[in-house]
Amino acid sequence: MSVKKDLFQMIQTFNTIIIHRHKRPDPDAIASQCGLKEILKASFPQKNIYAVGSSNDGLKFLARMDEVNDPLYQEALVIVVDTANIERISDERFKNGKKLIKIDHHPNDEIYGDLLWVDQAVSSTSELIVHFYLAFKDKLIMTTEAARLLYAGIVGDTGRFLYPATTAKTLEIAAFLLKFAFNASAISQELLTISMKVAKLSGYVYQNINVDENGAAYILLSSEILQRYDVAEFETSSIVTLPGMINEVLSWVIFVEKTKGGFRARLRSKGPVINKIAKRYNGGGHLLASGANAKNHKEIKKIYREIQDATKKWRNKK
Ligand SMILES: [Mn+2]
Repeated sequence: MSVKKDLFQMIQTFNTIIIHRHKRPDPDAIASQCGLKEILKASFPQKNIYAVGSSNDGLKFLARMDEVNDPLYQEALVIVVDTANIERISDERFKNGKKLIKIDHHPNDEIYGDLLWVDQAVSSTSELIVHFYLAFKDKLIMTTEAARLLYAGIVGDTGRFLYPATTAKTLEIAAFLLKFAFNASAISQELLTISMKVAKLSGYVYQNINVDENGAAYILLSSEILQRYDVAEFETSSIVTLPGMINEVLSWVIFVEKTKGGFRARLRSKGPVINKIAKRYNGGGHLLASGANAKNHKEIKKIYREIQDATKKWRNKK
């Protein structure tokens, strides 16, 4: 309770609050950021509350970012949500505020800020924001728009309540949010929908994925393949979960060639822990869902080899 209390007190003290989150935002990043903004705007109408950062065209149905002039930071409280590392924070001006708060559910890899509230056991940062609201529900106001956003964030980060981080509490909170008058089914539909070209790329992934005898899988999406399907690197996020649908696949990594050179690696698992591997290759994340980087084909082989080893060990223990 005391961290939440400190957080509430700090919010009360400031008239300008600017909320940041990570680069290449996913639904939980935007939803926790803008959900918090909506709650604070409704609860403290006299305060100036902003949400900033690079946008993601595919998530415009959730929220749009605010333009904030540099001088506003001088007297501002900056809150960063859903971002484990400083390097991943979108909009460098987060440093220019008077005080800095970190709210997150990733492993606490990098300790930053004057106040940290990190809970790895929680499904999403959006869920954390609702925990915060519930702790001060006499003083805070939940709006329909905030509920819509936070619900979307939870749906996004839990894969529609599929992943193990989904707890009874997560469902209680989802049920609480559903009492507000927004179209929940439209949100799930929107988050699920893909374009025709991504659908065709999905076909390529299923046709060409490599799976070893223990269920460790990988696929490489080179610039050539991305060009063939007319898909930009950032549009590949919706294919990350596809290999998990295959019964024989226990863990997988998707390598996507970056326009600036090198490869983004997206690691996922149904059991074997993969975030330690991600950390060794300039990345990190959750136990079963991480991101990393490979400099060249040699590192691609090394990362896949490590995933194969972890998967084999995990299977032998069972
Ligand atoms: Mn998240």
